[in-house]
Amino acid sequence: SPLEETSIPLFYGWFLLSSVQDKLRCTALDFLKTLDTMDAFKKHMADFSGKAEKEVDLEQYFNEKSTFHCTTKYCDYGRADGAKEYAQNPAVKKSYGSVFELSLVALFVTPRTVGARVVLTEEQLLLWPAEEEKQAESSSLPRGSRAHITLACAEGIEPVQTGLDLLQILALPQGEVVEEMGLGPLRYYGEGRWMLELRESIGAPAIFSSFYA
Ligand code: ACK
Repeated sequence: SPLEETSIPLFYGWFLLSSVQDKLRCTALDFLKTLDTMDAFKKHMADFSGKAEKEVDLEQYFNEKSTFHCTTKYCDYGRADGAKEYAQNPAVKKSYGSVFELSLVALFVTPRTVGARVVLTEEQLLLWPAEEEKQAESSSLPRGSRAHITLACAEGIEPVQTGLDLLQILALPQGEVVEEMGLGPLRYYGEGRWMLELRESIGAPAIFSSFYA
């Protein structure tokens, strides 16, 4: 029935509490501003601008996303594969509305997206979908590798891209450290892909819930 169909959300995930959301927004903005001024970044500017000489203002280049969250299962109101099974999973029902602490271990930037990498605990992995969407290149990565928070996207880029960008980076050999930043080492992975490993992970309280647009 139509009523049953609408009871499955667009997606499930952990939604950051507003206090940590503001903090993360500032951290991400500082990161972009610093990256923009670094010689190492300028050297690879063409990855973003398409032209070697052209400067890029990263703050202008990216559009910030609202309601920071870490998607567990994209359900598309029940149309996505495994959506109904996920919604009926006892672990999902039991945890719905509970607060968890997410561990943010890195920030990453590509010409398409800006994100934070989340490393999930065993308990949190119980809420990770059984059938994770796999990309060929990431097939050997551990479950939950895609866990992330989309912070911003370039013009015309959908947020689903952030998780794909993260999997791509994780599947590559570890990039060289190009600079020790205040928050930790910054690595370059080629083709405009940068990752800042946080020396101290950010603990982010978040409510497991769902989103209906
Ligand atoms: O930034 P995200 O994780 O990427 O959060 C949004 C959210 O669902 C609402 O669009 C994510 N999303 C969209 N499509 C998919 C998909 N096919 N697989 C996994 N996550 C998706 C998007």
